[in-house]
Amino acid sequence: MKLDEIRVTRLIVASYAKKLAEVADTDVAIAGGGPAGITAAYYLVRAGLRVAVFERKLSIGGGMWGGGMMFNEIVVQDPAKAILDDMGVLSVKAGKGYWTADAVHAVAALTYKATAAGARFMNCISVEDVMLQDGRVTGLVIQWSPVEVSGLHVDPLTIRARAVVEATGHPAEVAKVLVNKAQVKLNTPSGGLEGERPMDATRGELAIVENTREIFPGVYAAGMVCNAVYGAPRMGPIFGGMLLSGRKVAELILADLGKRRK
Ligand code: 48F
Repeated sequence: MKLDEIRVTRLIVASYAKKLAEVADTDVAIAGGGPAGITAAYYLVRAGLRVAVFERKLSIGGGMWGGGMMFNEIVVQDPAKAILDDMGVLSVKAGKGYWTADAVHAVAALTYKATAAGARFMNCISVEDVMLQDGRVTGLVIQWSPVEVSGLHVDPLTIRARAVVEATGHPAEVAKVLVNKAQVKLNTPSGGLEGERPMDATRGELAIVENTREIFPGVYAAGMVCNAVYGAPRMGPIFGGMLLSGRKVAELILADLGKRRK
């Protein structure tokens, strides 16, 4: 078969344009494709919602690839084992209550499950702002990451979503846009970001699930962001909380969107 290079170009442009046009108006837009964002995407699409994940980097997976200090193994505790199984991540029992998994396999399995279920992953795209209307976030403002990195003066594009998931990890970028740029009050004791606290895995892992909630009308926190927003400890390379938080945010959004439809 003789291949036509121009046909290849046109196929890529046409199928990407179709994908981008579809994600421009979606049920749930997720900022950040780390373990929490991927897990949220999976449970949301599985429930029938349209989901788009915007990830700054070329690769999906956030902080999971490197395990702990680049030892590419992750640890997951018992309560999150069901999510590993649900998402096809092979794990090894490592004594009472602990499981280990190869970090590269874990990212690949999570990503496979979410994409195969129908979640749209838009990599190399950074979320730089939110769309805020009548006191509610109604979408995200997105930009090519290379434009962001190079500092080119190029206007972004906007996408609309019925719910936004803030899953940008430690830097809590969407929450910062709300506090610093929109100057609105978050659903926190001070109304601002309480800030992440030093290492305490037990408290950090419990807090992350508890702190998975709507931080501002239309914006739900998932993953490490939750502890950065509500002032709770970090927990290092134990990933159960990220998975549990991703699943919980999906359940919250499903319940809330169900209520808003009625
Ligand atoms: O950092 P990340 O993995 O967050 P997470 O899902 O999981 C945290 C753990 O990896 C680890 C931990 C476990 O103890 O603490 O850190 O909560 O994934 C966040 C993703 O968001 C992307 C970033 O590149 C990463 O892949 N990201 C951050 N800011 C933006 C963004 C942005 N403004 N736009 C798009 N993507």
